[in-house]
Amino acid sequence: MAKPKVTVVGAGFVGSTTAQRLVEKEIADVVLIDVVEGLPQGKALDMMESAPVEGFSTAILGTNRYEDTQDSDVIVITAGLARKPGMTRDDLLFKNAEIVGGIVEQCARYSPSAVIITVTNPLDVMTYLAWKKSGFETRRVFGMAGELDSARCAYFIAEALGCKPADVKAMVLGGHGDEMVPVPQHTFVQGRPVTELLPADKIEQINQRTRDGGAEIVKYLKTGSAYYAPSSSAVRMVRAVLGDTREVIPVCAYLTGEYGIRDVYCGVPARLGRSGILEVVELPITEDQRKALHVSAEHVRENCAKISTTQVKP
Ligand code: TXD
Repeated sequence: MAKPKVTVVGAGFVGSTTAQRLVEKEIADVVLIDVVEGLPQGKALDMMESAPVEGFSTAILGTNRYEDTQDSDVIVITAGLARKPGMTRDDLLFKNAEIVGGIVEQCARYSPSAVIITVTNPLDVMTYLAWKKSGFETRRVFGMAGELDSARCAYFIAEALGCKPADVKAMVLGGHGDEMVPVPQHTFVQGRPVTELLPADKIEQINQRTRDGGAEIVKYLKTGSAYYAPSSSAVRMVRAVLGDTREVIPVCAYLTGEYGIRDVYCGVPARLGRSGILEVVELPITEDQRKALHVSAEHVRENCAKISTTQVKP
């Protein structure tokens, strides 16, 4: 039986580790594509040469041609720039909108039935742009951020409790930025809410560290940003789609009234399956959390409006 096909756009840190996890776990055959000649080819060949040792039978192709991405089941978009000294967030927004917009047009042309998972920052706006440019239904276009933020939060909780990280299931909502909204009452350690296991001030400290989680890594690395945990999270989402697992995973999804928010992309728990988002799950949240979620969503809406006049075709 033919293996599923996943295209990973961008052979940088996040893209190549995503590709590596996908083939090593034998989740899919992978096409790794980048604008830089030789980069995806070299990385793909290097990964294939690990196959005899790692024992995987999936294949990876490195390319600069979109023809090779034809009939992909899932497309993960990691291509783009990171902020450089002197660049504003808006500069990054416009630059990456140009890059992601062009990529989505090509990908959608060659794989009209694919599910698109965006990773490039600013995440929520790039997901909106990918939806607009692809012309796909909203359920087939969503972004990776909440799963990463939740994984970071879970790790910090495991560290505080001295338990296994995999025993913690955390939930973080909202946009991927300073306004993310951790929800401790839906964060569980082997089934028990974390609110029963840690004092409120410790939980708040962990929440703040989660909000600053990306910056903490950037500060250590000095150039570039996190990629091990981001690629794990992206791969979990790909696996949920290809395996039709129907798991509930926090993703950046298009909202049509859920949580009182309409017509904007925002981080919420969603059930994922073969056709993409099967449903957005509405968890009971406090009034303060609801307000914070609305603030986050409005911020995303403002940023989407900045690009919509210039870069999004009606
Ligand atoms: O939670 C999240 N969503 C994130 C997002 C977590 C981590 C990283 N996040 C963002 O992902 C980050 O802010 C960036 O916007 C992307 C990719 O991060 P990465 O660390 O992988 O960046 P790199 O190593 O610079 O790789 C980017 C690659 C690089 O190889 C470029 O040549 C390529 O993107 N690139 C392109 N590929 C194809 N087509 C075009 N047009 C193109 N332009 C650049």
